[in-house]
Amino acid sequence: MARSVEFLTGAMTDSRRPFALAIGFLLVLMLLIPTAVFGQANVVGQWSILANQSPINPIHVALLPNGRILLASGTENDPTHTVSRAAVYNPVTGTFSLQSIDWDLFCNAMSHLPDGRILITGGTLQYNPFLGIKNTTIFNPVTEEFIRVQDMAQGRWYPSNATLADGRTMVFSGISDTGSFNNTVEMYDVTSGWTLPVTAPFVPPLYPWLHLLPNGKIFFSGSTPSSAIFDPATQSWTQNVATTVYGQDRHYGSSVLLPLSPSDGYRTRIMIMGGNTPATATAEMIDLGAPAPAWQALPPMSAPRIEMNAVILPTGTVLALGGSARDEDASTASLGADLFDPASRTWSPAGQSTIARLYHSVALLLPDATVWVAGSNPFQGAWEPRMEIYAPAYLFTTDAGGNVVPATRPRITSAAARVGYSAAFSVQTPDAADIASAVLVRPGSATHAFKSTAAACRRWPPGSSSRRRRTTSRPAARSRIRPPTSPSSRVSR
Ligand SMILES: [Cu+2]
Repeated sequence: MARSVEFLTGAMTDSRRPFALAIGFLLVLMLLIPTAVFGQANVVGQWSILANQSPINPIHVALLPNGRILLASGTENDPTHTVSRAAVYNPVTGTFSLQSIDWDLFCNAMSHLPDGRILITGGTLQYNPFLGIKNTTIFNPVTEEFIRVQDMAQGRWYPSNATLADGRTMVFSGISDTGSFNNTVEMYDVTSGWTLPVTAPFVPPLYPWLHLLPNGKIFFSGSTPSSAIFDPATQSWTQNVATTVYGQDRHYGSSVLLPLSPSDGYRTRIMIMGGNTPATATAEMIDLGAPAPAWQALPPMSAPRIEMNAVILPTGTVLALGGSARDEDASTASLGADLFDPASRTWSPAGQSTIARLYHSVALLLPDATVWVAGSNPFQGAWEPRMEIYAPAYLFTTDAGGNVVPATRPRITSAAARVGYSAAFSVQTPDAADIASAVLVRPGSATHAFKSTAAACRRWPPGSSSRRRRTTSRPAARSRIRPPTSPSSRVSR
């Protein structure tokens, strides 16, 4: 008999529109998994190479609300290419649908709009030296069509997008269509278009790391040593908010907003790791809930990583993978993956890939709670078509004989098609009695070692059987904690 588990999302206090909350979030129900006794997969997870390969260079990827993956590669970092390409990958069937686009999306930024479509800013106007295009592109995951909407004021090559609490999207940085550095911020609204550009009082790196905070502001965590905060309400920056312990540019390292939880009042912590060449293995965290927030050193990863990826898993841990000690040098590839537990502030081994993942490699958490890993493009025109799946340790258990076996997955028989802020919603599952916790995970969008809509998870406290209503401890600013996004329902099993 199917029973339901109910959840209550936070109150929406500051949005201009009543966005439906994240149906596109991946709802991941975690089973109580027995403690591992033997074996490796149930301790470090399992890496496997997929039989099928990517038909295009997967430089810019986004998980779609329907569980498929958008690859918006443009001319694929190959100046001989005359066709700009994109593809949609279905990880369930292993099939790709390819198409070409009339403008070059290579070197864009991608993020999710509140309605589940993908907002793509910029791209390439010219190679070597590179210039950026002004184009704003929207991809509809239902029709799989790209449309061009209002241009930005200037071109952007290597910008970053960040979803704002009110559903708008901010874009920052990039090389313009004239070759100048575009250090303006513009904000996009699906109904009214772009705001006028506002120049920042500093020159950011390309592909800056931007994270939405629960107070509605945007934290800029690098890759430069000096952190800053942008207030969309006043369109102003506060500079020199903190300085990293590492003190050098962490270019092509990574940055994540750690999972926000109602149990600690959505305490906001940002973690940065890796980057630079020769690369660093160091990692740092800043706790914005501290009286005087400052970057603090964490234990290092097992290997230095430039061109790495960092993926937040539904358990709240951070998977750090790929990269190398020297940039674009496969002989120094860091093949072992690491798993960081923010609760204990420790790293543990997460298995070993056999494929060097360097420049332009990507990784995304999928709805089935595995991690898809693809790409690597250290030189123009040469790239890695093999794709991998990393199955984390939580997908395995041991049988009565002590053998490592796949764990039984919780089944979702139905779930709400739309969820609003401060509204209870139910997920039907025959496994409710065995479910320890649930998380909503925002779909990721990855490029150049960073996820511009980094997956912020929100965990409900453990314990549950049927008809249990989960309540949040504080009723504040929910769209900032979980920025609006929508899409069709897609939940994991
Ligand atoms: Cu690039």
